[in-house]
This record gives sequence, C-alpha cells and structure tokens, in this order.
Amino acid sequence: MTQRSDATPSPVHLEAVDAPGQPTPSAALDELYRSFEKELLVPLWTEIGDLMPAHPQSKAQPHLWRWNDLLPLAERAGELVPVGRGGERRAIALANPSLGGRPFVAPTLWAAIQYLMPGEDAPEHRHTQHAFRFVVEGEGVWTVVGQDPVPMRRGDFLPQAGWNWHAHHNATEKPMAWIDGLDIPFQYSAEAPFFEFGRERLSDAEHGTPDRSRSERLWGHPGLRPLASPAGGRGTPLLAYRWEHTNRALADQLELEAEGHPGTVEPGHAAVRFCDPSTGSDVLPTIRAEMHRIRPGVQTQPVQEVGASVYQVFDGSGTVTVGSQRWTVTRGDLFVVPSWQPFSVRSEAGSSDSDSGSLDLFRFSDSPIFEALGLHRTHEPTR
Ligand code: GTQ
Ligand code: FE2
Repeated sequence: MTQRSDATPSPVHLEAVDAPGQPTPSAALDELYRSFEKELLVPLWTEIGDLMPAHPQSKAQPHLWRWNDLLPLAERAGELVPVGRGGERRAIALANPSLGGRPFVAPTLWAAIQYLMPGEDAPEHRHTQHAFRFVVEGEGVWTVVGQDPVPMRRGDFLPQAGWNWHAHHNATEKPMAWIDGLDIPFQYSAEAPFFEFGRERLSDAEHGTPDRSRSERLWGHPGLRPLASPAGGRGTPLLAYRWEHTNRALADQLELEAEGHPGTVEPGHAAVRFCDPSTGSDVLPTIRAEMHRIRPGVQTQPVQEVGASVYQVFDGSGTVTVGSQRWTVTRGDLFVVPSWQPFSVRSEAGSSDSDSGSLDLFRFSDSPIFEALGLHRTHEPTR
C-alpha cells in the first residue's frame, strides 16, 4: 500500500468562512477541512456557487483584436518563421485574456490568422479537430482537402471536417493571410484529439490551380443533390461556399424586405447560415458559421446565447456591444462573445470601405455542441 507523505502539499485547499449557507467556523471544522484535504475530498457546499451558477458565467472575456495589428505581425512571421513539418502551419492564435495564456479564443474555440508566402506549401496532415478557413482579403492559396485543390478568395468560407487529409499551397507571387477556426480547445478539454502526419510532398495534381474544386462541381448547385454520392458523412462534403452566392443571398433578403416580403431576421438585418447540402444541418459537427448583413443606421436587438461566438468584420464598420464592453470596429477586426454575454451591434451609416454600404459580419460559434446535447438556449432580453 502506498501512503502519501504528510510533506506532500494537497492540491485541495479548503477554508472555513463565515457566510450564508456555510458551517460556522471552528477549530473542529478546520480539522475536518484538513482531513478532507489529506484524503483529496471536496465538499459541494464550498463550491456550489461556482459549479452550479444560475446561468452560464464564462471564464472567457469579451475581447477585440484589430486586423491592423494582426496583419503586420503575420507578415513579420512570414519573414522570420519557416513553414514545414513539425510546426505544420504559420498560424497565430488569438488568446483570450482570461484563459490562462492558452491559445484559446474561447473555452471551446480556436481562432488564428494564418499566412503563406509565395510558392510555399503547408504540409499534409489530418486531425480529428474540425476546421474552416475564412478569407477577408486576398487570394492565391489553394487548400488541398482529400487531394482536391480548393481556391481561396475574399469572402469565401471553406470548411473542412475532422480527419480529412489537408495541406495548403500558395501558387502566386503574393503572400496571403486568412483566418482559421477550429474546435481545438473543445477537443483538448474533452481529451479526444488524434493527429497524423501525411505525405512529405504534394503531387503535381494537388499543386494544381483549378478555378473550382471537384467538391463544388459535385455539391455546389443549389437544391441539387448528386444521386451518385452517398450522403451522411460527418461534416459537409462541400469544401467552398463562395462569396458570390453569400453576397447575393444577403442582398436578396434585404431587397425582399424592402418590397414588403419576409426574409430578414429583424428589420434591416439579413443573415444566412452555411450548411451541409446533404443534410441541411451545420457545416461541421462542432462549429456553426453564418454571415450577417446589417443596413447602415440599424441597431440589432441584444441577444444572449449559450456557447461562444467569434465575429470577423468582413465589410463596413459599426459599434459592437458585448456585455459591458463597447468597441468601434472595421474591416478585418475580430472579437469574441463569451457564453451568455448580451451582444448587439449598430451599423454605421455610409461607411466608405464597404462594398454593399452595409456592415457585413462573419460569425462562427460552438452552438452545434450545445444543440446536440440539449443545452442550447437563447434569450432576447428586450423582446
Ligand atoms: O491549417 O491545418 O490554425 O491544423 C491550427 C491547426 C490551422 C491547418 C490552424 C491546423 C491548421
Ligand atoms: Fe490542420
């Protein structure tokens, strides 16, 4: 039998406090608490407020990262940091200020800026983490998913479900930056992740630069499901959702509204969700992705939701309120809305850097996790 030495400090630390719902402090209570510590026991009555709050109390904080700060640092990393086997990706993660310095934007979500220099390849690998890319500016990189080269351009959303082999190559003369979203923190805390290195080099075919991926030729036709392809994989078979389509869907919603027809989620606020064309559900088992367009001058209703969201301003500018934080945001800026924090946004009139004249917000969240488990809730305090 092994015995713990009394010299080993217990990781459990209990303190008697004179507070409602707590036992009256005494020498005997202290003695009981020391014995609990020694046996590695923790009573519920000292922990209940933290463990079982009346509503979610995220450890994460609302926080904003400015594109104008991120991009030059990614460019500098492009000069100093090679990309290759081992490190795998020149990706720089957003670290929420209250998650202990871990590279986690939220307790479940990873968000990073990734950068690839002209002619560079990011090597092939696969992992159980679900992932996507979103492009706020530039083009020239093909992400190669399951040996299918997929071009990436401004406004495109490129999901990639877990365990698919993937690599990226820059086939142009210019560097390119984009953002990655993954469920790395979720799988890390669930102790679920697996990872494998792929081949050392991509084939000539994989280095190809087609205008459309094979996946789009098969799956990218509205309302049309290829009979030859079995459905029901985990995650969408469509590897690119093109800006041309997203933009038209949002513009049409606002036009329908202007003509007096239903279409928008609230006045002046159009929104679409990226979905799996074979099932109609979220693109990835753990990640939801959406694009929102808010007409200038419109203020959205505050919403609270279980789970975290990360937003990137795609176009336009506005004022964002998250809990007690307020920021003015513009193209490329990224911010996190922790679980159950009220979120609303006001689109600024006549912003000159907007193609549509509106505020366009890309959003991703961990909602599918909570929906799958019956834990999802939303609340609109002012409605
Ligand atoms: O591009 O494959 O930001 O595996 C983090 C992990 C990107 C990627 C990230 C990854 C990737
Ligand atoms: Fe990866």
